[in-house]
Amino acid sequence: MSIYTASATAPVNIATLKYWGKRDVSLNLPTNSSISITLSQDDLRTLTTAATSQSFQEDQLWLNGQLESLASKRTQDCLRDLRQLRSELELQDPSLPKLSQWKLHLVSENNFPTAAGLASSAAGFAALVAAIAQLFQLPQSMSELSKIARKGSGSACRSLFGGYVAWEMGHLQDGSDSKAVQILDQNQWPEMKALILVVSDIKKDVSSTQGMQLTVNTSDLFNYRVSTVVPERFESMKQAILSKDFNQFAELTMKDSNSFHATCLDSYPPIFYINDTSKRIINLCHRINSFYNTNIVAYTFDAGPNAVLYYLRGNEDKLLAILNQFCDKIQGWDAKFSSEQIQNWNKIY
Ligand code: 2P0
Repeated sequence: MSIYTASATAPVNIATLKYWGKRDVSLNLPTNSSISITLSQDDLRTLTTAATSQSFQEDQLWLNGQLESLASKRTQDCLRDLRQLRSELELQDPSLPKLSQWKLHLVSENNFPTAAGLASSAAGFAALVAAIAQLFQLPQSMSELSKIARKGSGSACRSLFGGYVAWEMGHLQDGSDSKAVQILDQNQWPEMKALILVVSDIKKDVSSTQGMQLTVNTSDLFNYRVSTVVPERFESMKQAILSKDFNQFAELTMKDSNSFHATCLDSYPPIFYINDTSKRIINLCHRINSFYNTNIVAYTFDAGPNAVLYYLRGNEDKLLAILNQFCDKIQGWDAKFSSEQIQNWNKIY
């Protein structure tokens, strides 16, 4: 019996304007639009191969070599939507094999350690949706497919695009206008680089899903953030990216990271994602920018203490030279400090 296969990769994306809060938990509809940069395929990515055959007995997923459950509602929602689109194609063209009715085998592999504390769900769901869409030969655009990836994990919708990506929150109740769009291809502003400082690889104790709903339900500051701060910042950040204005992009990115962590602190009970080492990194970035009299580096922190620094290639040498004073080993563009090195820095700084 025939086996049909297709493979796709999706890289991790790091938000520069943060998604934090759902207006619909079941559909992963956000309370604000967000913006991110997708890292390069060579760096942090998930590779997924999807196979289907009439002989397969059940849907199965192997993640990094381990058999994993596909039972979660999020995964089931993605599989159901993709099969629905395929069955529409099969109705239009009865000569097509009935892949929508067959079971799927999925093999996924991350090229980065899950312990690095980086959200892997975004790349994971994006690669899963992209691989199955290819297997089913779906004609839908990436923005259309991003609505399916969004149901797996909100931030996953942004990983279907490379480069600079916006997730437009949409306003419809069914989520049909809540999708990702590309702002700028990575080749149009290729000088941007990211450096990940691994402060801690310990799993966070408040998951993003739990944390964001605690913030929605208890933080007063959150209402101001989503009603006033983010809508304006979303437009300004898009403009900064389109005009490749790093100084402005960096200011908005740092302010938005701080605003997001302020709403975490304003939640009740408060959520602490950044730690003292993260705060030292924040201070150091401001000192560097102040020394150069313009922003040459931007920090951003997700739901954990690890820093992602954005900077332009032309400033790499001077930035790394400064960082090197504190940490003795840096590798390549996706350079990661080990937690031990950052802890050493903790003592020096
Ligand atoms: C973001 N984060 O924009 C924000 C910033 C974390 C901090 O998206 O519940 O794993 O699966 O929709 O996408 C992490 O949340 O949450 C996240 P779900 P997700 O990248």
